Amino acid sequence: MAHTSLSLIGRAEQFRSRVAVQCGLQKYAYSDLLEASRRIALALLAGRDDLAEERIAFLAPPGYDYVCIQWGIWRAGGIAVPLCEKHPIPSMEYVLTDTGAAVLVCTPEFRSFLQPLSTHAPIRLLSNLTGLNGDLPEVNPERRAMILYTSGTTGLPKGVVTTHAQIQAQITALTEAWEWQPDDQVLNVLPLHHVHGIINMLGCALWSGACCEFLPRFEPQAVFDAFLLGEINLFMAVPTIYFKLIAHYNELPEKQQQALSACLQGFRLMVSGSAALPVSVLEAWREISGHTLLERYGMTEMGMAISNPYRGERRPGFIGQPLPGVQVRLAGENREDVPAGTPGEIQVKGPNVFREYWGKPEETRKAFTKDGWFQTGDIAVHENGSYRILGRNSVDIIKSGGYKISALEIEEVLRTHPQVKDCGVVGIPDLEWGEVIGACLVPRGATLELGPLGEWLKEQLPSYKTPRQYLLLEELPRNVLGKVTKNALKELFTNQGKEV
Ligand code: MLC
Ligand code: AMP
Repeated sequence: MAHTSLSLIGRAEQFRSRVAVQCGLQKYAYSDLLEASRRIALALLAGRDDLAEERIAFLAPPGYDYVCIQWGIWRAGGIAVPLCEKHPIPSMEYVLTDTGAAVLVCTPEFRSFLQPLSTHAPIRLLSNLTGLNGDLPEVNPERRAMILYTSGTTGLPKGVVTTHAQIQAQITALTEAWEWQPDDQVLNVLPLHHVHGIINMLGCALWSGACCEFLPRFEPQAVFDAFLLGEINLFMAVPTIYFKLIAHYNELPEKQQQALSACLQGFRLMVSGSAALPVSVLEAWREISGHTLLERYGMTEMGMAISNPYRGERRPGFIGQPLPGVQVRLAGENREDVPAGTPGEIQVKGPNVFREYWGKPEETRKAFTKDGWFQTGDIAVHENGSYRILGRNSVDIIKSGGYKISALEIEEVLRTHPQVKDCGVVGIPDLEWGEVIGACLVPRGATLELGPLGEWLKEQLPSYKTPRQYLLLEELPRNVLGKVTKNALKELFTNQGKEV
């Protein structure tokens, strides 16, 4: 048995014969995961002692291979940089360049798609990462473990760096608060380049000796079919997914509805997060499942910070109380603590908070107050012992389908299109998606065709970052200082936006 200083992997030794990962009917034990990740680690090391925080980018479908690669990178002392299969080549190229990734590991189905990136980092097929013997390094938990990309108020996404110790703190806050058990089985339908899928489900399951079951992608009937097999007892998703599950449920024949509702009653816990859960969705899901969804609040930079209780009252429209080990304050405009009932910015301190933005010391410095509080940019109020989110301090951050999206990033891409003279991008409130992206365009010259523009955008940006509504104007509304007034744009969309 190889010694490891990484608790997540060390703990797996005690669960060797248990199922760690399930994909369809295929089950993989913790022992499989330990052996495969060891082989991958040795192959990545290729005779070296330690990857010493080399960045290893990887692309694999959500499932067993993904987990083996993640653990393999960690056990070799590297930093895991997961890519997203829905991202077009320019988005992946940005991540490879920004992290200076040494290698890109992928499963065979992505090999030819990724070929254009081989000039940035050598591509290695997972199936070839095998066959060596040797020792694995001791990895200090204070070392960097992962970089996840998140959009901010400045143009391009930033790489959020977390250490092994920070990941562990993010996981243990949740396993304690939500009482994870070895016999839990969670269904994970979320992408594995964000904390919701990586920490809250995969990380918590593997820490607990439980099983993380994957579907290749979210599809409502496939989720219900998996539930009906009777083994899953935990589910976590973004509000858009609950919205879609409710819509699908309502289309089913009554007999199937009854069978599903009976099955859902048996679940231990159902969680919603990553965006505000509309009370109407909470109520409709309660009708169907008998569960009051547990809403919690988090961020790539800190994992989860605030949660409604596992036991005790879950207040609709509220996000709850700080998780174990996490300190939370609400700060006013002059950085003072605000009294209960007064809105303030959520600021967070604790072992869960990230280490830095990769290669961006100035941005990292600006993200924290002088006395070390992480400034989330989310505005909340504390009422009767519970926090309630009111909004964000920037109109340029959009949350759509649980994804955080920068309006400025989309604007920068749009401005490179020859037929776009100027543009303003905003989030338009929407019950299903939270917000949908609206782009207001000032065309250059002759008529601007929205269809081809949308197709062109999808080659530059992930589909979830592309606008769903457009508005053509002769000029953008601006204030006396010449700044585009985004709130005025939002209002224009309410009546006039064109869907594409
Ligand atoms: C997709 N579509 C959208 C859209 N995304 N329409 C409007 N707004 C959007 N954002 C449309 C597509 O164009 C397509 O339309 C149809 O929906 C299906 O596209 P898809 O790509 O197949 O979508 P789907 O798989 O259904 O995606 C929905 C989803 C996905 C909810 C599963 O958005 C998702 O996985 N979201 C979760 C993101 C996440 O993990 N966030 C956590 C970040 S961490 P057509 O017409 O072509 O059919 C974080 C911290 C924390 O936030 O607190 O957790
Ligand atoms: P991300 O940067 O993708 O990790 O998204 C983090 C952001 O999601 C937070 O800053 C919040 O704006 C938002 N968020 C997460 N959970 C909730 C919630 N329960 N209610 C409202 N917003 C949330």
